[in-house]
Amino acid sequence: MSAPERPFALAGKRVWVAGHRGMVGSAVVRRLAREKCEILTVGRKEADLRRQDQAEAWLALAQPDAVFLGAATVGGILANDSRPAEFLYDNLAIETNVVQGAWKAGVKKLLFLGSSCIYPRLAPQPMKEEHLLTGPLEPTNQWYAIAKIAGLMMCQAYRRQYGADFISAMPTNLYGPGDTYDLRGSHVVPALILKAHVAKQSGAKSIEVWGSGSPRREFLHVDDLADALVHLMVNYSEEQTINVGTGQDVTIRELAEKVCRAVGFQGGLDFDASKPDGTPRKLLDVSRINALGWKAKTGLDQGLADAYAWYLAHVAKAA
Ligand code: GFB
Repeated sequence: MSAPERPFALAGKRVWVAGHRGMVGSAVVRRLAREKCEILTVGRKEADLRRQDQAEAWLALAQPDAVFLGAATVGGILANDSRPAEFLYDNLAIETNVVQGAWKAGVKKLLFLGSSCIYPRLAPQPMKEEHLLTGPLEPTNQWYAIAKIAGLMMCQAYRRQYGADFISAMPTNLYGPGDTYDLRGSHVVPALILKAHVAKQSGAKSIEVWGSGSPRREFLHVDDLADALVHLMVNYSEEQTINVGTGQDVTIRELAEKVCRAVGFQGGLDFDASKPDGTPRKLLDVSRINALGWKAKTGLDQGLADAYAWYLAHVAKAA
């Protein structure tokens, strides 16, 4: 393996965005359009990345110089809690095949995407990268968390043993264009946008909010994440994983109130205590990525307005 190129110039490079149809992958494709690189994508029909033979065949054919590994099986708290085998198998298989395949194909740089749920349920807040594996995980998403911890450590292992310039980033809760709008499987932001929109259309008096409303969450607009990932791909080449977030959090109740304002729904909030709250708080310490010269730009109110506009243009109209 040749010495890492620093900074890693994207111009003229072949860059594969694995998971390009997802919310994160499509945001990375949008952001890379500003770079003078060749963007490579492949659909699940041509290459099911859970199959080692198909992942390696694609990599041998595509010969990318760089890989953004955003392909994953993702979902909100209920999807994680009710589909543990899928979340563990799919995500372990995808990351194992793509990291090993990228190394075999001589990929110069790979960025693996994890999630803030890798940290212990009761980690000190804000959560630093060093808090990894210092306590028990949140039960509702421990399966996804274990898979993402394994992926992060694969990048570290391939760097140590083979000198592979493979890095990883741990984003906080994400939202924005390309999100999944499904009442049961979605994360909280799209779920509440959908509920508030339908309630507004139907004249309902209130919307249902899961849990107590008291957990705190940090929300990063996916276009900010994409910009951070390109920044790390170009400027960062160390073993340490890097948190990506805004450094600010809100309660779920405050979020629901913001979503209702963004949607223009004036009804009330009904909290359903039978649904899980999950981790009480998941605020990331973002001092490392800030020190690397990147900061989130999109405030939550502006981001929610942008997400609702995307929903109206791409989901509500289709429905
Ligand atoms: O976004 P979310 O599903 O995932 O839930 P997590 C965040 C909080 O919002 C929880 C509450 O306390 C939910 O109870 N909530 C309120 C709702 N109403 C709703 C609703 O209608 N739908 C949903 N989904 N939540 C995820 C992990 O945890 O964080 C993933 O499960 C991933 O694996 C992601 O790591 C970043 O933030 O609790």
